[in-house]
Amino acid sequence: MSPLLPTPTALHVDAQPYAWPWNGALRADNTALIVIDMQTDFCGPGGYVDVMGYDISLTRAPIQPLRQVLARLRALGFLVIHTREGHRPDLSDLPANKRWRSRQIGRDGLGIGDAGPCGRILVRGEPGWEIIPELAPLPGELVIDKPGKGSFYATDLDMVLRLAGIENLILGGITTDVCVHTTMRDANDRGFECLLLSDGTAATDPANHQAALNMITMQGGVFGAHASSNQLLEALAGLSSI
Ligand code: C5J
Repeated sequence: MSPLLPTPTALHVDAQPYAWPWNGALRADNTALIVIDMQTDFCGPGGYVDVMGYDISLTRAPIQPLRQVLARLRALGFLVIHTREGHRPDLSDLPANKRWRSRQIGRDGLGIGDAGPCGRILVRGEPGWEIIPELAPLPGELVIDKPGKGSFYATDLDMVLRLAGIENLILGGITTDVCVHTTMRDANDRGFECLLLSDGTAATDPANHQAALNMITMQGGVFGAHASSNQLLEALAGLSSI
């Protein structure tokens, strides 16, 4: 670097178990936010999680923290990506065992692909599959449709991130122990430096949420790190808006 240019200052989030990202290179041009599966089926009345009999107040808890993080990251020009779990209407991408297991719990034996209060459960184009209005993508923001729990499997997410020069991922959404963790683990194996938002994610069981956070902190941060939305916002205060 030319001696006339200022040295970029390292920027860290006060995360667990280490100050994230590892190299202090937190910038709008190398970091993306991925908001995972904030769909009516996972956090809305009459959606899949509700039909299964879980408490949707748990999966709705990340909405407000995510709204704040989204507003700040959008203003700073960070890449924002949303994901949706869902299947083709003909269910040709729905494994039979996934469908069978989804029918073992909840109201009237309803499972993925069946008609529930918000349309066919986790089927693309149905009302329950839509991202909730509070966290609706802005025009132009990328939306990744995925048939599985992980956001990389059978999608072009990896290609999109690499072409955009992304090195760091901030992960929010639901559920911590299923789609968010699967995505984080896969992203980590692909070399992305991951931060999970502890209050920007939630599980259908609070103990599973806590366990998912604990798992991240093992082995010096085996999958990356976690921090609250406020800890992220405090670090971002060091960046100026575009
Ligand atoms: C689940 C998800 N839990 N988005 N999906 O089936 O975590």
